[in-house]
Amino acid sequence: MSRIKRVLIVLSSVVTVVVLIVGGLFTWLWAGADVSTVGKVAFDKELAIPPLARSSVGKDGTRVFDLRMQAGETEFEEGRKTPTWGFNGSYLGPTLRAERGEKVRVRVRNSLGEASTVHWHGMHLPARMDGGPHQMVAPGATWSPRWTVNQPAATLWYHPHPHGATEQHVARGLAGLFLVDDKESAKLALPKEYGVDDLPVIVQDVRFDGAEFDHDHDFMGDLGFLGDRTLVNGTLNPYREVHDELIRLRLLNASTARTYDFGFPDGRAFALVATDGGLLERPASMDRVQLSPGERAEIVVRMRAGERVTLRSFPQDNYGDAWQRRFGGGDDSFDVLELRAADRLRPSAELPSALGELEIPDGEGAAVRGRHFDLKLSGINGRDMEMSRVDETVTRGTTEVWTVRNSNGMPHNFHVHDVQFRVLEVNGKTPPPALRGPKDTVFLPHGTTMKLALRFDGPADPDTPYMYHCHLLYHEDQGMMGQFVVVEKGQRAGIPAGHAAHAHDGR
Ligand SMILES: [Cu+2]
Repeated sequence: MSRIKRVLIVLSSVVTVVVLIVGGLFTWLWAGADVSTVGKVAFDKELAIPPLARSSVGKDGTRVFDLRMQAGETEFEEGRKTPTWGFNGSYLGPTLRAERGEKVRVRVRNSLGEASTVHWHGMHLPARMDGGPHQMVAPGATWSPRWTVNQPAATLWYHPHPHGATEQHVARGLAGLFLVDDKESAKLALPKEYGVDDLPVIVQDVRFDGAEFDHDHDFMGDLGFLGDRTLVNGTLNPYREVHDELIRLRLLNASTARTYDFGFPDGRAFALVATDGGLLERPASMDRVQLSPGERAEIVVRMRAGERVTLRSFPQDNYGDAWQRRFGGGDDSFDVLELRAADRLRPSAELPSALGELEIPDGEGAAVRGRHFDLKLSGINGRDMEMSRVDETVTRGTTEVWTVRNSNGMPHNFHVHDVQFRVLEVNGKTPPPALRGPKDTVFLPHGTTMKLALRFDGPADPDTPYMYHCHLLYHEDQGMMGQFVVVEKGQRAGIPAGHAAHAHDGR
C-alpha cells in the first residue's frame, strides 16, 4: 500500500468518526430540545386567585392603592421554599381594579435590596407616571404616580421595567393585573364575577433546580429563558372548580420569552371577547389563541356539567423555521390548567352579539405620518437603546401608521407604551380576528411585517420618553428598545431628565 493510500484511509476513518459523533450529538440535542408536559401534570393544587387590592378613596375622589415590592419565599411544592419576589406578598401581586374616569394613585414602595420600577402595561397615562426605566425607585424609596383612568375596560398588568434587569425582576415574581372597568362593559352579558366565572389566568414558565428557580438560558438561548413547567397565578399543577356554564378566562402571558398557543385538547371552540386593550367589536369564535410575552386575551369557554377540561398550549407552526421551532420553544406543549365543572352548572346568559366599538382610528384620512421599525436583536432600526437619546418625536393629537418588520431569523414581538393600537395589515393582508381588537403588543415571527395605526392624545412632555420595544425581556434588556416623546405641535424633543451628561457622547 502506498503511503498516500494509508494516509487517506486514516484520514477518512477520522472524518467518519467525527461525522458520527457530531451527528449523534446533534440528533441527541434535537430529540431532547422540545419540552412537553402534556399528560404529565397532576393538577393537584387549587388555582390561587390573586386577591383584589385594597384601596381607599380620598377627599378629592382619588382611589389610592399601596404596592410594596418585597423579597420572600414561596412554597410552589410542599416543603420546598423557593426564594421569590412579589408585591405585598412573596410572589406576584394583588389585582388592582379601577373604573374609567377615576383618579388613581399607587404608592409603590421598594423594599428590595436594589432599584426597580413598576410599569403599567397597556395604560394610557402621562409619561412621568409610566414606570419605565426613567422612573427608577431606589431601595427604601416610595414612588407615587397618579393619573386619571381614561380608556375602555381591559385586562392590563404591571411589572418592573429597569433597563437591563427587567427579565430578572419579572422572572423572580414581580407582576400583577390591573383591571379597568367601564359602564358600557358592565351592562354586557359577560361572565364578570371575579374568581367565580371570571378567572385571571397569569401564565409563566419556570424551571426548578432543587427548591430554587433556575433562570439560566439554554445553550441556544438567544430568545431568553425558556422553562420546562408552567405556573398559573403562581400555582404549580393547578385545577379550578367552576359552577357556571360559561367561564371567562383572562389570559395573560407573563412569561419572559415563551409564546403560547392556547386551546383545548378536544378542539372545542371558544369566544374571544377581548384583546390587550379591551373588547372586540363582536365575539370571535376560534379554537386557538396565540399569545407572546405581555399579550392578553379574554376568552369565554362553554362547560358541560361534570367534565374536566385542560387548557393546553399547543406546538406552533407559524413560529419560524424548523430550527426556531425546535430550539426556540415553538415545538413545545404544556398542560396549563384543569377546569373541573360541577355536576350541576348555573345557566349563563348567551354572549352578546355586539360588544363595543374600537376607539382607535383606522389610519385612513388626513394628517397621518408613517414610521418604520426594523426589529433586530442588535437593536431597533440598527440602534441599541440609549437612555439619553429620543428616537422618535410624535405630535400630540395625531394619528400615525407604524410599519414594523421582523426579518431577523428569530421571533420577536413589539410593545408600545401609552397607547392601544389597531393592526391594519399583517404581511399585506387583513389581520385575523385575534388581531382585530385594541392591542399594545403584537407577535412578529421571522418574515412578518405589520402595519399599525396609533393615535397619540395624551399630555405632551418633551423631556420624558415612552418606550417601544421587544417584550421578549432578554431582548429588551439587550437593548432592543427605543424611546419616543409626545410633544405639542412645533415643539422639539428635550433631553430625558438625568441624562443630559451623556446626551452628547455621540451615540
Ligand atoms: Cu425580540
